[in-house]
Amino acid sequence: MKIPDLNRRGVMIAAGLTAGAAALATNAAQAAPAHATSAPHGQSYPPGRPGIDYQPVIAPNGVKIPFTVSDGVKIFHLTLGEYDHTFAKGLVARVWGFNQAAASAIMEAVEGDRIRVYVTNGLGGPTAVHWHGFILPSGMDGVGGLTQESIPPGETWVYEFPLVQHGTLMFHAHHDEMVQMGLGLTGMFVIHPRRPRARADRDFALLLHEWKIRPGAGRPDPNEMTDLNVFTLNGKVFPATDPLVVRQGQKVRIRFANLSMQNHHPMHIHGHAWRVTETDGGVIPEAGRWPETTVLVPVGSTRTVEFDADYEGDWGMHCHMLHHLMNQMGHGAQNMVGVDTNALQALTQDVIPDAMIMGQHGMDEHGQHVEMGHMAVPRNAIPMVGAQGPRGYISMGGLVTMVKVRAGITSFGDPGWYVNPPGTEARRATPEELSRDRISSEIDRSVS
Ligand SMILES: [Cu+2]
Repeated sequence: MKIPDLNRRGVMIAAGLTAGAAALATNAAQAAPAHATSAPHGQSYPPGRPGIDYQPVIAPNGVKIPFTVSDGVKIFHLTLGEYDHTFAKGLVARVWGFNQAAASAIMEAVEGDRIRVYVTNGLGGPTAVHWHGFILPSGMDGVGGLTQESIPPGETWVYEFPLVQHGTLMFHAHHDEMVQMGLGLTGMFVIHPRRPRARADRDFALLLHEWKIRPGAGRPDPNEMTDLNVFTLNGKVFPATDPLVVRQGQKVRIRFANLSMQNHHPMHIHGHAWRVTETDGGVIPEAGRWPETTVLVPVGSTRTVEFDADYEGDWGMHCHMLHHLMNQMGHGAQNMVGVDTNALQALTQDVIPDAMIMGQHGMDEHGQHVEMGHMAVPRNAIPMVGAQGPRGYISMGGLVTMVKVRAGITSFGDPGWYVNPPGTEARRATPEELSRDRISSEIDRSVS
């Protein structure tokens, strides 16, 4: 289509007028990244108040780290230590966490706040806490041996800096990284904008993580590089993951953060499409956002999505890496699809505890059998375990939750299962329908 001359001239005039401004902006940009506020290091605003200056995020299954305010500074206290964490019924392991929250601690504050974070090292070895994505003085960056001496066991150190940006960021141990992060010393840090952009009615924060916990083992193994077997949302696997409950028509924001050992997680929503609005580098300009039903959340990154919850239902939201939907499934066993494996599981159980023999027709019954005690598995193991749903067994576990959209609700506890309106649910085809539409239901089992 031909662009009218008027418009073209308008663009040229605008370009000329902005040339001088652009030169000034370039100088400013060198001083501070585009998403930083005008607050320079050292300056702070009055502490942002929850419910007034910002709407706190909802962290399903997560642990919000509380703060107090003293002399205009927000004061947090993180204690790093070991504890027994329940991933879901049937699986407990000894992990490391911030304030007994492994891969599930959530901090939040407001752009312009000054924060002071005391860190008590309750581990047996040294540590340091890194502020991932933050613009801060180098000496506060929290890399053991590089920007500070590591914090010895038993000591309490302090970090203090102003928050000069807003965004969805993270924090994690940055010393003996593989072990300390692998055992759970990861968290999310949401910095709300001082002048709120478009508010979300429901603003969720979900931290993704992954673990190697051999069936029967009492501790995760941080040495595993590729065969991770437990995948968590704020420290839980489905069905222990609390649903995200939303009123139909509400604007929803979901902040995903990934501090997994090695995997990217493509997070997928059913029944809706979202727009990717933010990374841990800052807010994506409006024109750069695009619609998706699956957002890849790379390891070491955050992705924020926003959408309107237009459609009622129980909508699955899960990682689309198919192996991340099953817990502790042994992948070393042979592919037994098409092979009669009766009795083989019981024979191998004692000698190869984490080998789960595949079924001739697939794996879908395994979770139910494990839950009902029909299938022998080591204590403290939930291989293939999913959940009873309203219409039978849900065969997904791991990195799975539900977005439950309901019309007219005013409280946001779990509303139970959605009841599909009559005539809107998949069902067995009737003989009349098959004949009407000339569908042959005979199955050809011949092998060519
Ligand atoms: Cu995944």
